[in-house]
Amino acid sequence: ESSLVKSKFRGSLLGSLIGDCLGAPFEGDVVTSGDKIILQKYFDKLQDSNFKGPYKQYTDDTAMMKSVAKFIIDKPEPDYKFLAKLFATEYFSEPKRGYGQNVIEVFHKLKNSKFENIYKPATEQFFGSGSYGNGGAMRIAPVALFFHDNYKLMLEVAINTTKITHTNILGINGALLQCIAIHQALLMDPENKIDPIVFCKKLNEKMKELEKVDEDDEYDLDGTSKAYQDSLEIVEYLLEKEYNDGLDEEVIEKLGNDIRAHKSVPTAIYCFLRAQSEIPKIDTSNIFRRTIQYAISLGGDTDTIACMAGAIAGAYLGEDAISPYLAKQCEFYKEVLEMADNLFSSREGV
Ligand code: 8NA
Ligand code: MG
Ligand code: MG
Ligand code: MG
Repeated sequence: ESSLVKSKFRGSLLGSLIGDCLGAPFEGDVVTSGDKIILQKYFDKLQDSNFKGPYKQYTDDTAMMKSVAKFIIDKPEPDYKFLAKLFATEYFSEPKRGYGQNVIEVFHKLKNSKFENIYKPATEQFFGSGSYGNGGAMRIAPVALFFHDNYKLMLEVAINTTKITHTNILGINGALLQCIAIHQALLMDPENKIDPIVFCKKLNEKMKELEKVDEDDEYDLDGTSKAYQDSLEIVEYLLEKEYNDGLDEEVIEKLGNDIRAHKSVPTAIYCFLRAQSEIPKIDTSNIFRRTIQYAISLGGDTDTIACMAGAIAGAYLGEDAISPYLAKQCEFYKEVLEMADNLFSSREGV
C-alpha cells in the first residue's frame, strides 16, 4: 500500500520531468497534422531500447520544481525565505534554462534586496497586477505529493510557494488547480479506470470553493475569479464531444496552449483525461505516453503543458506505467527519482 504511494511520488515527479524534457524541443510550435506523424516517430525512436542519443535537457519547469522539492525535504516547517533563496540561487547558477521573460526580474530584486521581503518583488510585476504565467503551476507537484493527507495545509503551502513569483489571482488559482488535480490523481487506484467526466466534475466542485468570491469584495467585473470553473466546464464539453478533424484546433482555441496559467492548466488536465482512451494518430496503448505525446501535439507551451499533464498522469499511474527508456532520455532522471524517494521518506518523520 505504502509502496504504491511511493511509486506514485516517483511517477509524478518523473512524469513532470519527462514532459518538460521531451516537450521542450517543440516549444512555440504550431503543430500540423504532418507533425503528428513526426511526433509519433520521435516517441517510437526514444522508446526503442537500442536508441542512444544525447540527453534531452530540462528547462525552468524542472529547475524550479527541484527547489520546491528541496524546500520541503530540507526543512520540516515551511520556510518560504529559504525557498525564495533556492529559486534565486538556482536561477543565477544556470540562467539559461528558458525562464519566463519577466520572472527573471523577481530573482534580481530578491537578490538585490537581500531577501528582505520575499513577497514584495512579485507583487510589483506587471504594474502591480502580478504574473499570471504558468510558472506557479508547473513546479507544484512536490507540494501536492508531500501534503496529500492534509488538504488544507497543502493548499496553504501551494499558495505561499506560488506567491514568491506569481501574485495575480489567475496565476495562484492555476497553481491550486494543478495541485488539486495531482492530489486527486494520487488518491485514485491505478487498477481502476478513470471516468474523465467524473474526474473533471470533482475538480470543478473543489474549484467552486477555491474561487469563491468574498461577498464584501468588489463585484468581479471581468469574471477572473470564476475563470477555472468556466474552463473546467469547457474541458467537460470537449471530453463529451465526438472526435472530428477540427477537435484539436477547438481545444487550442477554447482552452489555450500558451504560457498563461488560465490558458494552459485546464489544457493539461484535458490532455490527461482525453488520454484515458485512444486518440487518433497516437499509436500507443500506454496512457502515460499518450498523455505526454498528445500534450506536445497541441503545440504552444509544449514543455510546460506536457510537464503538468505528466505530473498528473504519473501521480495516477505510478512509476511502473512509465517506460524506463523514455525516462532515460531525460537529463536528471536519476536525481528526480532520488528526490521523489527523499520526499516520500521525509513524510515519515512528520
Ligand atoms: P513570467 O512570470 O515571466 O510569465 C510568463 C509570461 O506571461 C510573461 O513574460 C508575460 O508575457 C506573460 N504575463 C504574465 N503575467 C502577465 C500580466 N499580468 N500581464 C501581461 N502579461 C503577463 O514567468 P513564468 O514562470 O510564469 O513562465 C513560465 C513559462 O515560461 C513556462 O512556459 C516556461 O517554460 C517558460 N517559457 C516559455 C516559453 C514559451 O514561449 N512557451 C518560452 C520560454 C520560457
Ligand atoms: Mg520551460
Ligand atoms: Mg482556459
Ligand atoms: Mg514552457
